[in-house]
Amino acid sequence: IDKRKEVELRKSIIPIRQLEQSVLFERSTISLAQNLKMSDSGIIAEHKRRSPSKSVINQDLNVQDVAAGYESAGVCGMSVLTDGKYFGGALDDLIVARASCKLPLLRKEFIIDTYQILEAKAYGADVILLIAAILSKAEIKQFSEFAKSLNLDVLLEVHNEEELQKSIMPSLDMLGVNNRNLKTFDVSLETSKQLSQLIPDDFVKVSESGISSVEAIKELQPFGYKGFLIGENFMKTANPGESAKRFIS
Ligand code: IGP
Repeated sequence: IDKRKEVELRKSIIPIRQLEQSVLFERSTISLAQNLKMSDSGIIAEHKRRSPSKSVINQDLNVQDVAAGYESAGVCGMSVLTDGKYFGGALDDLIVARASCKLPLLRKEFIIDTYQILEAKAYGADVILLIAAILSKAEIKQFSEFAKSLNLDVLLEVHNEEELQKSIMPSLDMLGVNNRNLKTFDVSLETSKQLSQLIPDDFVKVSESGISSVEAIKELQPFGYKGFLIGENFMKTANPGESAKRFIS
C-alpha cells in the first residue's frame, strides 16, 4: 500500500475535525530543539522494530518499556517510527510512547500531506520530520509552516547539498543530515561533516543514522552538531534504555 493511499484511507476513517477534537490535540508541546540546545549529550533515541537495510532489529520489546527506559537514561527526545510498511511501526506506538514518558516525541514518518501533521499532534508528538528527498520546496514550506502553527517543532532531513540548499527557510527548527545513503544504505559520518558548514547557525544541527559510539558523537560535536539520532545501536539490544545510558555521562 502506498503512502498516498494510506493517508486517504485514514482521512476517511478519522476526519480532520475529529483529530482536532482529540484530547492530546490540546496538550502543550515540548520543544526538542530547545532541549538539544541545553543538553550535553544531545541524544534522540529511536524506537525501530525493523528497517529496509537491516530487516528485523527487535520485535520483542514493548514501546512502553523502551520509552520509559530512554527517559530514565536521560535522553533529550525520542523518535517513534510510525511507518508500517518499511519499519513495522504504527501510530499507536506514538500514543503508547506518549503515555509512557514525558520526553519530546518525534513522529518519524514519510510526511506527504498536512493530514499526517494533524495526526502527529493528535497522537502526542511534539516534532515532525520532513524529508527533503521526497518533497518540493513549496511542500517543505507549506508543511513546516503548518506544523509551526500547531506549535510542533520541525526537523528537516537532507542527504546532500542540493537538498539542503532548496530547504533552508525560517520555518524549520532543526536540520538533520542523514548519514545513510538511501540508494546503497551505506552509512558515513563524512556526510554530516561535509554538510555542516553549509547549515546556518540559527538551526539546531542533528546528525542521523549510523552512530554507534560515544567517539562518533565526540567526532561530530566540533562540526556544530547538537543532536544525534540513534536507532539501531540501541534497539538491537535487549534493553535499549540501558544501552542509551552508556552514551550519557
Ligand atoms: C536512526 P540508525 O542507523 O541509528 O538506526 O538510524 C535514524 O536516523 C533512521 O532510522 C532514519 C530514518 C529516516 C528512518 C533517519 N531518517 C527517515 C525512516 C525515515
